[in-house]
Amino acid sequence: MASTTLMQQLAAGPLLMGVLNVTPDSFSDGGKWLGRTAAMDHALAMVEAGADIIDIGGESTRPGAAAVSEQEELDRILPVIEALSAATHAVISIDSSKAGVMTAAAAAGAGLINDVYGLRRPGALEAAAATGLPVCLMHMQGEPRTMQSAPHYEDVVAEVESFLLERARLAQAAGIDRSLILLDPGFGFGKTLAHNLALLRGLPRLCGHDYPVLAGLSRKSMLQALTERAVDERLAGSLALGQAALQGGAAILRVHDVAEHRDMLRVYAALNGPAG
Ligand code: PT1
Repeated sequence: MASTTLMQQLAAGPLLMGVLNVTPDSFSDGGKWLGRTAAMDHALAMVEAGADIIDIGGESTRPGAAAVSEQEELDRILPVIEALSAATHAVISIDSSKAGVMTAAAAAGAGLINDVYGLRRPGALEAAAATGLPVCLMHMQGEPRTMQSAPHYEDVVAEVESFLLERARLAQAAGIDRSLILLDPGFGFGKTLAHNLALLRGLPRLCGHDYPVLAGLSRKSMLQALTERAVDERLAGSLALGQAALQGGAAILRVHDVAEHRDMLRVYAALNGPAG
């Protein structure tokens, strides 16, 4: 079973999740992998480069992105999930917050549900539970279209932590086994640079609850603020943030540049213990 595999793989050391956007408007590669063949080629290249998980998204959640209909999302992702699950043993993750998409993606071969809304949208808790798959619960303040307008926290680490623990509690109440739950602070989702840095520094605290933690930092605009680099020039910054996340206890890094992060993980593992 894919879920057993993923959770067992996690026990062996940090994993890499490669990003596959099947969208016309994603922030770093919008429109590039829209066709099924292009999407498959890119996914298989990421597996070859060392991705353990491929995260397929049919709706951009970058700051300012507009929502898409369920049918549009299904049309984009289902052919890719079907083709990919026949072509690789890598875990296929579905990046969606819609109940209907979760259900259909699981039937098509997905092995992980990655929800930036933390299963808050209608029917999502029940739909995710019914799949029996592992779930990644992410924190977001607001919604993608407006989340960067004026994010505010009294204590960002404490608030993100208590939100995620409450979502994990509700997920278990809905029938999702504790061992199938991952948490994610949601870097860049309703957060200023200061909030993102506080969360990265506070990662050990978030990792202290015996849930694997996923970190998505790759190419995000916090690197615009820190390095003034355009989105396709943020590899060095992404590697530095990724290594900081590993040091803070992250179990999965969600990245665009898989080969480079695999090298970083190998170096990190040689210095810090097994796997990589
Ligand atoms: C993430 C994530 C995700 N990020 C999980 N799923 C995105 N679990 C999509 C910017 O500041 O971190 N964790 N799915 C992409 N979203 C963003 C957010 C892209 C912010 C860019 C920015 O530039």
